[in-house]
Amino acid sequence: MKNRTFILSILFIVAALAGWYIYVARQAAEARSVQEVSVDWWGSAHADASAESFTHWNEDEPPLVPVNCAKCHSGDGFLDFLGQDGSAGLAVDAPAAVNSVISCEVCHNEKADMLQVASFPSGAQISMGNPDALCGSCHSGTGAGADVKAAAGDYGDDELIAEGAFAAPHYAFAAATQMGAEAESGFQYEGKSYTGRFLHANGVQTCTQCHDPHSLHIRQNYGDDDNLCAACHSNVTGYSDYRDVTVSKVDYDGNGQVKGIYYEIEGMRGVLYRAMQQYASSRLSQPLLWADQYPYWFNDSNANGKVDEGEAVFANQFKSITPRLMRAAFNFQFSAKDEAGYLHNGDYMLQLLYDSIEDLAQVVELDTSGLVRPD
Ligand code: HEC
Ligand code: HEC
Ligand code: HEC
Ligand code: HEC
Ligand code: HEC
Ligand SMILES: [Ca+2]
Ligand SMILES: [Ca+2]
Ligand SMILES: [Ca+2]
Repeated sequence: MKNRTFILSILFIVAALAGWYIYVARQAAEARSVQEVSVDWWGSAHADASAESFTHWNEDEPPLVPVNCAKCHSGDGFLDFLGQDGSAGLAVDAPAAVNSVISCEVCHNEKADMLQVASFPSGAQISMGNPDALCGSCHSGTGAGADVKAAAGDYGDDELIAEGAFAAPHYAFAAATQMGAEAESGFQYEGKSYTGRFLHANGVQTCTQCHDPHSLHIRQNYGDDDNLCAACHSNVTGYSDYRDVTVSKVDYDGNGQVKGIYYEIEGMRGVLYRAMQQYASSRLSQPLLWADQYPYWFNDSNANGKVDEGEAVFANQFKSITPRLMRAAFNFQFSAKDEAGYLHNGDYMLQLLYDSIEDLAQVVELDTSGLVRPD
């Protein structure tokens, strides 16, 4: 009897040790070394010292990133924003160095570890938690629907705004998309309700659950499953399938086909584009074009609906701006400049586009009967 207890105890200890050993070995394999992490980071956009994002101000005299751009376009600027450089926290106090990338210490420091809240251009302060609040602080965009309201002032919906310029959300504002109505970054029409934060599903809710914070690539694993998306979307085997995912299976853009949400958003944006062109030609007598280069909206000089040589140039930018057109242009740009909007918050994108189309349909002849607004 005593002997048996002894043997059982030994077996128990051996089993416990084996379990502990396996646990430790697994932890070691999962935690990535500084060296591995550094290799990942070096290949990322955050480390790309030659990118426009970090060199745009190099020819200025003196070559410095201005205060209102430095939080996101200079690693040093972000340290100033955090207050990690000894200055006041949550404010950039001085112009910052150019060629200053998002280096290790920009995200790994005392103040960065404490950051919980990200602020958005609408003024919204959202508790995103750590480390997402870091991502959210720079991927929030710089413009919001509220800017359109301010610019439109007392002008009538279809009245030309003197010296008007289109308001725009900026670039890579994934957090603004994901937060939806909470961040109120799109132009939200009165009397309409908008979806808030896209919670997606367990394990794919935060920035860093999907994005590796160093390589910025999409993670491969979901728990023990070696395909992040296939765990739930069985037909997704790789990146090339992401855009084909639809859970709702709704033909939002009314083209007669149920496609991936990415394509439904593209289709809806296409409908909006044609509506804007029709509005510009018929109401403003100034044909309109969009091209993927700053400042994006141009005169269609030969009125053929297409971008021809010499049309998409700065000097030919579109200037006949009314409040109604400005609202539509903001939402168009919002959906075009987060290419991953379909994943970050597809419903919010579709709602904004749909409402802009509906707004234009009040004054131009449009068939909107096939379009569906997600609720
Ligand atoms: C809230 C953060 C934030 C602020 C503030 C900000 N930007 Fe950006 N900006 C970004 C991000 C993120 C990108 C990266 C887009 C990408 O993926 O290339 C970007 C991209 C750019 C680009 C490159 C566009 C391209 O086509 O490659 C320019 C130019 C730019 N910003 C100018 C400015 C200027 C000028 C200011 C200040 C008036 C400013 N930004 C303020 C976040 C910001
Ligand atoms: C954009 C922000 C960002 C930058 C830049 C960054 N990191 Fe990280 N790092 C993170 C986050 C987020 C985590 C995960 C911590 C967590 O989950 O709380 C992390 C985790 C780590 C870990 C733990 C291992 C792991 O994979 O979890 C190491 C080591 C590390 N970082 C080193 C570095 C080094 C070295 C650099 C520069 C070459 C760097 N980091 C740059 C955000 C960043
Ligand atoms: C200090 C500002 C800052 C912080 C913090 C930051 N980013 Fe970025 N991020 C940028 C800028 C600027 C770029 C564009 C860099 C370039 O053009 O090379 C960028 C690029 C990216 C890209 C590539 C975009 C593209 O167009 O290919 C991804 C993805 C990204 N960031 C995700 C994240 C995530 C996830 C976090 C949080 C772990 C994070 N970022 C934190 C400023 C920041
Ligand atoms: C469900 C997974 C998922 C989550 C959560 C997620 N992303 Fe993404 N993100 C992606 C994928 C996938 C892409 C590339 C999609 C494509 O190219 O079709 C992407 C693209 C991006 C880009 C480049 C495109 C752009 O918007 O300019 C940035 C920057 C970015 N994500 C930042 C973030 C930030 C910041 C967060 C947190 C607020 C976040 N992402 C949350 C999956 C995710
Ligand atoms: C844990 C399960 C799970 C994982 C992992 C997951 N998803 Fe999802 N996904 C869902 C659920 C559930 C919905 C529906 C959410 C809703 O409508 O509120 C959804 C919705 C979507 C949608 C919007 C579909 C629509 O009809 O509006 C897209 C696109 C999407 N997922 C793509 C992806 C991609 C790409 C990945 C991998 C990077 C991924 N998902 C990972 C469960 C998951
Ligand atoms: Ca400061
Ligand atoms: Ca369709
Ligand atoms: Ca033309």
